[in-house]
Amino acid sequence: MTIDLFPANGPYPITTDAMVLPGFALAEARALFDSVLRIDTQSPFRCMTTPGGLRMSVAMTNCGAYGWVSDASGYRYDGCDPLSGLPWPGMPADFQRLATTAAALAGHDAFTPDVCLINRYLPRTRLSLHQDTDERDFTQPIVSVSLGLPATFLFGGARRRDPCLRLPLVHGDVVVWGGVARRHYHGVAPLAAGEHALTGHMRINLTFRKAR
Ligand code: MD6
Ligand code: FE
Repeated sequence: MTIDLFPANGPYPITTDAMVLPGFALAEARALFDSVLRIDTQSPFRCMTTPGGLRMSVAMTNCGAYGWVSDASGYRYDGCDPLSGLPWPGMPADFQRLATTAAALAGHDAFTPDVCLINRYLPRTRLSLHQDTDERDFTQPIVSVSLGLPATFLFGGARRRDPCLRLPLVHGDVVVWGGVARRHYHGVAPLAAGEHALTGHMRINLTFRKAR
């Protein structure tokens, strides 16, 4: 007999202060994706350049009061989209509500994100191991929502050389992390090609942060 440590579809911890909420965004996925398409018409997805001059394979845009940007001068949060010089599209109320509710469920009360960074992955797109350190207050968690094609999320430790867990994330899954895991290294393995009923050939990831 085997004993299931966690029910097949319930929340499960990755490590201390980091948790997966399987399917938590499923009921809202279509509405979220529609909003992403609308945001893309205002502030289109673009592949940014790292400070070292490399073109990222992930295409990004943002909504909210600030957006995460990267270029030759570094990484930062900016109130305006550098492509248009205009403020980023506002964060839809259902985005905000989903992030706040998910954070509370994972034990982080009163999370009020001011940024939603939106990542678009096509087959072979990857996100190399990194820490999220451009925010001001590391007591605030990050909430991540996966839409579309499945991906393997890499979750390491406090040091780059620490071993990584490989977590499968599928359409509708939400990851919340904060506390001692807040600055742990993480990334996304190269996306496998596929076809998803809602998003077609892509994976979309929304990461909600409190930047300021
Ligand atoms: C992604 N996510 O899943 C990339 N960062 O596409 C992230 O880099 C990330 O999911 C911090 C917290 C949660 C995340
Ligand atoms: Fe990250």
